[in-house]
Amino acid sequence: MNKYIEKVLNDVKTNNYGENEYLQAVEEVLLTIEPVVKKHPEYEKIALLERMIEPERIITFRVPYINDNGKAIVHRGYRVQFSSLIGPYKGGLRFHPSVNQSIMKFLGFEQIFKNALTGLPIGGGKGGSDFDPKDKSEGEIMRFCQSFMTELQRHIGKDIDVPAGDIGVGEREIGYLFGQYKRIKDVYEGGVITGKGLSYGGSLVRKEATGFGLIYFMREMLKYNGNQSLKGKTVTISGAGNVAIYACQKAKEYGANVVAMSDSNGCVYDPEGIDLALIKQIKEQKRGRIYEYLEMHHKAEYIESINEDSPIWEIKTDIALPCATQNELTLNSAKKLVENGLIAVGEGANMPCTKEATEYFLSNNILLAPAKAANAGGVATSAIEMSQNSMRYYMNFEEVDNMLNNIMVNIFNSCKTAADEYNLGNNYIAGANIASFTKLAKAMEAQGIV
Ligand code: NDP
Ligand code: 2IT
Repeated sequence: MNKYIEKVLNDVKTNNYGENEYLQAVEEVLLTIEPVVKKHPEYEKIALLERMIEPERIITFRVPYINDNGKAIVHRGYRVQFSSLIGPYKGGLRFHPSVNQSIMKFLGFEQIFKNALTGLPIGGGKGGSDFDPKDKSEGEIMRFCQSFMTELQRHIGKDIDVPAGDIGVGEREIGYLFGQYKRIKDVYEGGVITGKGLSYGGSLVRKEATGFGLIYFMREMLKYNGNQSLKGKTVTISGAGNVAIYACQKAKEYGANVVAMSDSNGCVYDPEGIDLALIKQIKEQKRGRIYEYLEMHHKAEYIESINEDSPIWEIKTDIALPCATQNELTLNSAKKLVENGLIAVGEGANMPCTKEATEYFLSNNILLAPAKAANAGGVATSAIEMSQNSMRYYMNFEEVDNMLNNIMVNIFNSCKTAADEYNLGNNYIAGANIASFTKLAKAMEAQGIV
């Protein structure tokens, strides 16, 4: 291994002890960019890698609110402002009980590279809280969001840091957050947050963008590898949230047969094809559980999750789209998928495959669309939302969708070109990391030691 990379890897492990998700994300990037670092011995003197993996700033704060029983509850809020190298910090907010500093840092780190791949001027950041929105009343959600923004507003702005949604933060939460920002700052600053409702400055296609973008990337990857397409392919999609739902919609539009979706309790398997209208009703309207699907489709099967190997990956499929959360697809699951004839994996979630699962897929010649590239459509459309807020002019659905499609085609081409340049075959993980790292390294060299 390159000595400089080896030293940085050792130091990052010592300095971030126990932050396993963060270390996993950093290690993947550092190991795949080795051929570029070898070509640039000057990086060591300017501590380029050390600066790239150290967040510019981490803000943690207290988020108190009163629940419906009149009891005060305290949560911890985070905003990791990782890199402003090529634009204002940009990235989502996650509300989930598992949120901790390691998860925030891994997501912020990934976001820098993802955002660079979009070709748009956005830096990288991430935030959130260990608050669990499940089973909370409307009032509790609103009070929590207002309390969260009461602190966060000091640190954000349309040219400073622009949050958006992620797990547990959708249009409803973004509305409450934006309302509180506006109230405290006494200004309509549309571009301070993205994923807004259409009635007050949101962009068409933002809701659909991550899922649609994932399928646009998959379409390109299949086309360039044996001229394949989604038509007639069997697809399984983990999760039943924002990313999963719109990936399902576009995959169906392209003629794929989506046979399974899931939530954290289990998965539904419907060999006749998932009834997406029903999934939307259960998840978007009722905020219910996926097993409710069986009330309308008696022939479908529900399989409960009992351990870390999600049952959805036991189902035979051509294409697997993990769209729920990090490390949700294990080595055991990868082996099962490959045994069942898998062709491709598209990472809708951030870092959904464990390190071992990823290695297994690559060594078995499975096409893998890496998260940083394949799910970049969401943040790219957020940047398009920011542009529209600045222009005070809104584009129609088709215009934004065309822009998203072009961006995803360009991202695939960047991954492919970088992989070709370094003789890495169809290893698009390395391609994505090299393409974005090269751009970021140039920007870093140009801006001096900061
Ligand atoms: P949502 O909150 O809309 O949906 C999340 C889905 O994943 C739910 O079905 C949820 O099930 C499931 N899930 C969450 N955590 C776990 C867990 N620990 N184990 C099993 N299942 C889980 O989130 P999104 O769809 O927005 O996000 C999904 C993934 O996509 C995340 O990794 C996110 O970072 C990534 N992403 C999102 C983007 C966006 O624009 N929203 C953009 C790019 C990436 P349950 O309801 O049971 O918790
Ligand atoms: O992981 C992600 O890219 C997101 N959650 C979307 C971020 C954004 O700013 O739209």
